[in-house]
Amino acid sequence: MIKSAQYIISNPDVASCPQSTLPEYAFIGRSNVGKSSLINMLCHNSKLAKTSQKPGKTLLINHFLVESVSNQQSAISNQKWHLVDLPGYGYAQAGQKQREALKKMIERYCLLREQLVCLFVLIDCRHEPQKIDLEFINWLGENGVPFAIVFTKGDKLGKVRLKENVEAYKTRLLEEWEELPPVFVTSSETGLGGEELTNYIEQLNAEVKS
Ligand SMILES: Nc1nc2c(ncn2[C@@H]2O[C@H](COP(=O)(O)OP(=O)(O)OP(=O)(O)O)[C@@H](O)[C@H]2O)c(=O)[nH]1
Ligand SMILES: [Mg+2]
Repeated sequence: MIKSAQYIISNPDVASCPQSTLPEYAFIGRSNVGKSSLINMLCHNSKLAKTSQKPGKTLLINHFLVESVSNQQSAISNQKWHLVDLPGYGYAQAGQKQREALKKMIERYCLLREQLVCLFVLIDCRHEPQKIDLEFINWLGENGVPFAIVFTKGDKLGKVRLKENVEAYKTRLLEEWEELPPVFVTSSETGLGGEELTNYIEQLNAEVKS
């Protein structure tokens, strides 16, 4: 359970990110997929990360410090960790130069941030599998970056359609992957999947510690 969350700092490059050894979890995905909104949903604070109806809102690496109480295997403990809001990839309106700078920022963060325990790749549940996401996921695999998939905006589809789309995505991934990464289905509007995601992070926190 998340007790508190606070904004720490924004950086244009991984080299200037906090030198702390706290376990870190970052959110990535296309512009407008709902990264910042999901961070706010998990932290129960709609003003924590800046969101916008227009893509291209988050343009830096944003660190948030989270304090939580976890109950893993009947042991209650307080945990501190970082949540990171990243810029989106494939921001169409950006110029070539800015797009490349953002790509480099994201890639350097993914490859060089040693504290990164899991990268959550966000996918809009309404769309069919998109090349840009599949390529990014493959790139993560090739580079050994640990990741999980999070479907967003679950409130925008009916239950049946939501399940169909998620299953279709899994089938698509299994064309290239032998096994599936962890998969979560969320909505920042309704809170769907928030508990599962927080529990997963707590579980990873416990594994990192031991
Ligand atoms: N209905 C619904 N809308 C959502 C959900 N999550 C995000 N949105 C909306 O989608 C838009 C984009 O959300 P953001 O959280 O700013 O998206 P982002 O991925 O951080 O975007 P960038 O920072 O531009 O890369 C906003 O208008 C949000 O209100 C959701 O779960 N349900
Ligand atoms: Mg954002």
